[in-house]
Amino acid sequence: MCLDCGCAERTEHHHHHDHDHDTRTIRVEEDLLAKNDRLAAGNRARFAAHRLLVLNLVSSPGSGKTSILERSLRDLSGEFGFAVLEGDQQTANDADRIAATGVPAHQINTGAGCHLDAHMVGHGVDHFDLAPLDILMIENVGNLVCPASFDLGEDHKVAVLSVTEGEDKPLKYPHMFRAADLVLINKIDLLPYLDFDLEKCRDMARHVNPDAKILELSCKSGEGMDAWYAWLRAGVDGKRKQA
Ligand SMILES: Nc1nc2c(ncn2[C@@H]2O[C@H](COP(=O)(O)OP(=O)(O)O)[C@@H](O)[C@H]2O)c(=O)[nH]1
Ligand SMILES: [Mg+2]
Ligand SMILES: [Zn+2]
Ligand SMILES: [Zn+2]
Repeated sequence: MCLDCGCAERTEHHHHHDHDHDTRTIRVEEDLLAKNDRLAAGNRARFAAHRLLVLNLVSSPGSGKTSILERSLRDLSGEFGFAVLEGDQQTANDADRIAATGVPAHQINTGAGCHLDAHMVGHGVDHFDLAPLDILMIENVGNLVCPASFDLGEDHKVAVLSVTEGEDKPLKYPHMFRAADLVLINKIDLLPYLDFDLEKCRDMARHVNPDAKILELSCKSGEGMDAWYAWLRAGVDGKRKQA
C-alpha cells in the first residue's frame, strides 16, 4: 500500500449498489482503466524528467523478448545506460537472465495477473536510480490481449512476433498490433525450416497498423539487429534533443 498512488483505493471498487452485474462489471473496468491512465501519466512525467526512453515489450510467451533484451544489452550497454523491469506471473528467471548481462533488473511477479499495470511499474522503477539511465526496457507478461489496454507510461509499445507463430497474429490480435509503434519479427534464422511467409506477415501487420515500423531479426544469428539498434539510437537522440 502507498500514499502516492492510493493503493488503498482498490477495495472501494466493491461498493457499487447496483444489481445490474453487466453494468457494474463495465463500470469497475472503466474505473480501473481510468486509474491506470492517471498512474501512467505520473510515470510518464517522471520518465520525462530524466529524458528516459521507455519501451514496453509485448508478445506471446516465447517469442523471444528476453533473448532480444539479452543480446541488445550485451551489444549496447557500453553505449547507453539501461535498466530492465521484468513482468511474469511467477519466477525471477528473466530478471536473473538480464542481471547476468550486468544490467540492473527487477522482477515483478503478477501472480494470477495477466499484464503489468502502471501501478506495478511505478513501484518497480523505485528499485533503480533513474538519473544515469538512457533506456528503460519493460518486458510485459507474455500475452497479446490485455497489455494492449494498459498504458504503463512508456514511449512506445514494441510487439514481438516470432516466425514460429504463424503470419496472421496481427489480424487475430489487432488491438495489440495497433497499439505498437514497432513490430519485431523474430527468429528469422528459422525461416528455412518453416512455411512462414514474411511478406504476408508484413502485409497483415500493415493492414491493422499502417504507421508501425516493421523490422525482421534473429537474436540468435544477429541478422537484423543493427536496424533495431539504429531505431533505439534514434529514440535516445530524440530524447536528448528535447528541451
Ligand atoms: N532459433 C531462435 N530461437 C530463439 C530466438 N530468440 C529466442 N529464441 C528462443 O525462443 C525461446 C523463448 O525465448 P525467450 O526470450 O525466453 O522468450 P520470451 O518468453 O518472449 O521472453 C528460447 O528457447 C530462446 O532461445 C531466435 O532469434 N532464434
Ligand atoms: Mg521473457
Ligand atoms: Zn502503490
Ligand atoms: Zn491482463
